Amino acid sequence: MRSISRRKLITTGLAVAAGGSGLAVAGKIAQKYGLVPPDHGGLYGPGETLSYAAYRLLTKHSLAREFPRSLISERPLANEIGPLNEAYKKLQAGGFKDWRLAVNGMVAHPTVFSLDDLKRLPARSQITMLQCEEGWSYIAEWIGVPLPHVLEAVGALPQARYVVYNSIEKDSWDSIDMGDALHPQTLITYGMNGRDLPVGHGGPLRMRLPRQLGYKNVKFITDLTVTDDLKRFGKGMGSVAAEYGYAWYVGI
Ligand SMILES: Nc1nc2c(c(=O)[nH]1)N[C@H]1C(S)=C(S)[C@@H](COP(=O)(O)O)O[C@H]1N2
Ligand SMILES: [Mo]
Repeated sequence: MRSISRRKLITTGLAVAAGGSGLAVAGKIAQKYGLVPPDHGGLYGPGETLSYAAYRLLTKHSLAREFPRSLISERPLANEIGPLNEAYKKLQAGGFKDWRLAVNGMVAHPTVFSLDDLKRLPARSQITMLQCEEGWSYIAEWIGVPLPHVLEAVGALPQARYVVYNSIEKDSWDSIDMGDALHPQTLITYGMNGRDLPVGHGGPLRMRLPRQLGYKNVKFITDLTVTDDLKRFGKGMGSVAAEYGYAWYVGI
């Protein structure tokens, strides 16, 4: 996944940000700012904490690159997905009229949104790159409602630290911290390249966050849970990917 030289660069960056050097300082900074990822005990050990903390300190306010229309990929690659289940097929047969996004957890007003409800919230479109951890990428225009608007609509509580998102696809879920959840480019996406989001790309609803790798962009999302603790989800590592040894935080 990430190359050694890149990691070294990041570590150096963190040491600079910390005004010191070495793992111990970086670790202390990570603790101080609450920048310890939920999978920090995993396969990569302190490296995950280092890169998460470093990226967070260095890219806190940064925007992912947005591209001119002329660079939209002609044939965006829809990555292979497992067979769609019966629940999905039933909703698809009904033109997704009954598709719902339930938002619950640490919110003042738990809410269930239809696609039309979401389309009535302020929309944003952006031309960004989707990058798979395997190396390929494509550029597309994504249309959706910024997650911050959804969180505002439901009244996310100030103690919230993460948003967990689930797919209708079994064992497909992930989570992001509030830094990414409240980022203006994080979209609950329902459109791509001027049309409804195609099934292959996660239609009718997908999490789209251009500041992290492809696998964080979960397709077919059905619910969001706002929480201050990832330990009670799955094996407590913040995502299915992390349970398989992939990093929870994959900033790009
Ligand atoms: N539900 C679901 N979401 C998913 C996946 C998946 O298999 N199922 N694959 C992920 C991976 S590994 C990548 S790289 C991107 C691919 O997005 P694309 O099909 O638009 O290229 O979707 C991500 N979201
Ligand atoms: Mo991927």
